[in-house]
Amino acid sequence: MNDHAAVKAALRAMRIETPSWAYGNSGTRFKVYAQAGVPRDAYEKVADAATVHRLTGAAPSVALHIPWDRVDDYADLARHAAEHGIRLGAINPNVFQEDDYKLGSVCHPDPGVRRKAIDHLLECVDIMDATGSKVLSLWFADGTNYAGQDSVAARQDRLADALREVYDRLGPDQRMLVEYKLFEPHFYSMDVPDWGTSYAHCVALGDKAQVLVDTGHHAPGTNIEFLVTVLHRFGKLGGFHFNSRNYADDDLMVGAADPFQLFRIAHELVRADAIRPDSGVEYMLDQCHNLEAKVPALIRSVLNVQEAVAKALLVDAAALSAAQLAGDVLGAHGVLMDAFSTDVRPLLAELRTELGIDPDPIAAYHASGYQQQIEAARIGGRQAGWGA
Ligand code: PSV
Ligand code: MN
Ligand code: MN
Repeated sequence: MNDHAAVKAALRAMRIETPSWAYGNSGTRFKVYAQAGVPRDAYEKVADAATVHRLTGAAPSVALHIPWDRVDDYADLARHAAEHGIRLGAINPNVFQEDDYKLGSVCHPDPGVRRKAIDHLLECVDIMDATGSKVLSLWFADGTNYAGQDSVAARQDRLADALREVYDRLGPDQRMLVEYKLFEPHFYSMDVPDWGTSYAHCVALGDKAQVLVDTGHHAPGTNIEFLVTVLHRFGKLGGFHFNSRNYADDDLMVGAADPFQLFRIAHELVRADAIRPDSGVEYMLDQCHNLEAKVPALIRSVLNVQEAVAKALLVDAAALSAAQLAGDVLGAHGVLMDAFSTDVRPLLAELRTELGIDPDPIAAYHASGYQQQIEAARIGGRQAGWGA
């Protein structure tokens, strides 16, 4: 797509969801660093997410993690979000932070613990009903640390049974996305370690179950754009948790460690016409900002995604296809690299001016006084959880 108007129209429509937990304090397993001005509750996280949207024009929803964002009245929280110009997005249940879940949640050998975990997942569907959220975003910390610790096969059966019960509770316009993770917290086996396992469960469940790709959850060197393409081809790409990883699941800002990988993923998504808001592919961030201020880090992350997608939209598809069909290896690669090497910042600045927002959202944030305001107003902000 070389027509700049069409590129801008595609970017104007694209939506990126920010995670509530990225606004709270976070750290590593060694230390959580407290920052001034972090939100004290879900309402303040929503206010911060709305600020990111106001300055970028591209982040109109915020994902919640329950119970980190537990409130008395979810419909009221949804109203609060609407008043701030955003909405509540994916609901992320948390079945990994209680002693009961030491040996797993929905895969735990004890049926009582499994019941407790499934009940929490069902409660999260109730919350979706109250908030109008369409996506249940599932991640299970289940797994084992030692060979023989539990039956891998039995755990898969328990997982399938739990997913089925929750799937059957979903409303007609609600979906479940099943996230996988190669490692951590368990180091011998994870019960959903890879996209193949997630895919197989989602196929067995039906159309309302799809795979969630967290870019930080793979082995080093994994060709993520390949698996994204395959999942989309089979209708099972439900969405992303974008972040950067350097060594493990360190969840740094998306596009920070490897902007070229993000571009390669974006290229496959553009090629598949999957960046439209109605494409069925959800674009979400899953990050923590341990050292840097959170709101500007999330703004920067949104900009990084937009830049990668803008470059992907600039790929000359006709020239690429011609070179590919001619077997012109270097020519085809060159077409891709030309787009990647394009400075898209002026185009994005132009788009923001057309949207009536500041062409430089980070500078606008620093000029807005928001950081000083939240630092003065919010004393005793919360820990987000265990990081992201
Ligand atoms: C787990 O590493 C994960 O990526 C899951 O998406 C969790 O919900 C999130 O991080 C927050 O801990
Ligand atoms: Mn994730
Ligand atoms: Mn993660």
